[in-house]
Amino acid sequence: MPILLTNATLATMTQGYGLIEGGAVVIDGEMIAFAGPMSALPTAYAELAPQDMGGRLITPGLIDCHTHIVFAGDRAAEFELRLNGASYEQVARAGGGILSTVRATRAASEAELLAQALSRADQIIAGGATVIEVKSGYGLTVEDELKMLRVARQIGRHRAVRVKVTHLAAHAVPPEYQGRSGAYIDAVAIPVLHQAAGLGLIDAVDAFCEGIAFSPSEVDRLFTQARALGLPVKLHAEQLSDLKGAVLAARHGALSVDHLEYLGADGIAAMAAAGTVAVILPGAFYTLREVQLPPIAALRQAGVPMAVATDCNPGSSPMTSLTLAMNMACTLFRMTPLEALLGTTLHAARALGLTDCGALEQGKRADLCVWNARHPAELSYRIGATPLHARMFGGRFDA
Ligand code: DI6
Ligand code: FE
Repeated sequence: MPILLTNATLATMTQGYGLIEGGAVVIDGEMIAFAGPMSALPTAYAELAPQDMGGRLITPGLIDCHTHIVFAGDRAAEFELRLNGASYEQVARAGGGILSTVRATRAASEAELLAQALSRADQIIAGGATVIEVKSGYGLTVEDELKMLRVARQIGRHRAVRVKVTHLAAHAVPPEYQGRSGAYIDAVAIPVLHQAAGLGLIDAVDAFCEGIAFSPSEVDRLFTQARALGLPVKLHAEQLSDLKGAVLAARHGALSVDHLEYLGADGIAAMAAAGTVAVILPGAFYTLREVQLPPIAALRQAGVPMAVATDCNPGSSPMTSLTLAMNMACTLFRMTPLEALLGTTLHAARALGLTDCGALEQGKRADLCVWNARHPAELSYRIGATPLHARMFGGRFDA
């Protein structure tokens, strides 16, 4: 039997907010059969027993299009060391930094990694997410990257959430390849790509293009192989400096380029021409106490679609709340609440190459959130709140 939700304000996200007061939604199986004003409800559904939403706001299910939730351990001790005055070098000598996460992730069993990833996924889901993207990148050996990718794939089998898995073996240069990042691409990143693609473990390929990670020409080699396998690409670029990663990614028809604090006019033009989404990650900006703002006004003016994500990771963004990311995007970056919500719905779907979600529309998946809110601006306005009343995934409300 189809489900009929009534007495709701709908933010359909089809044209701007696409607000509909006195709205109704009909869910048939896993799909939305109708979303519109109650007065336009097709007569075929008029006999259904209505579930009264009490005037609450309904939005599409939120989409976290950039996370690193598969990792072992945490970096809380390092956080405390630094706030007690330790320098970066002292932290590194005490075993801190990204390589401490690599060591812990290599040492962890698949079951341990899955348990930790599920607890982070649960927090993101509790904030209203129905799709989560998950990257590898803390294994940095062929076996440990494949282990991370298998764990990422399993998340969606254990929880009511859709997971898109991204190969990010080119995330950091491990100690055994220090000063030989090109050799790492050939010996680890590319072999993982071929094996993971053959096993159906990955949906996209990402890399960290930065002075402390991989050069544009190394990323270019990896992306050329990814595209030959029919996999879309996305890139961590222009986070700490402008290496023209966005231009490179756009040349490969990237789904998204992410971070972008140091993005220049050439990168913006290339992304606009390629239809590439700009994924804005205020959690990393905040944690690193960055001062260079991403060029939001120029992206807006160029018509580049913007998404917003948690970037959940143990180092630069230990954050599991999408509504907090939206709040930060507004307050730190002057994105509007409409842009922030588009950034976690329609534009986040696009950053993942998904066309069947991100809006309340007939024919889309019935992934939606019912909020203790009257207007969608409230989702960005509150700081660190989780105003979720109910979440529906594939036509079923959570128990
Ligand atoms: N940029 C980041 O901010 C994270 N990865 C990346 O490419 C940092 C990851 C970490 O510190 O664990
Ligand atoms: Fe990231």
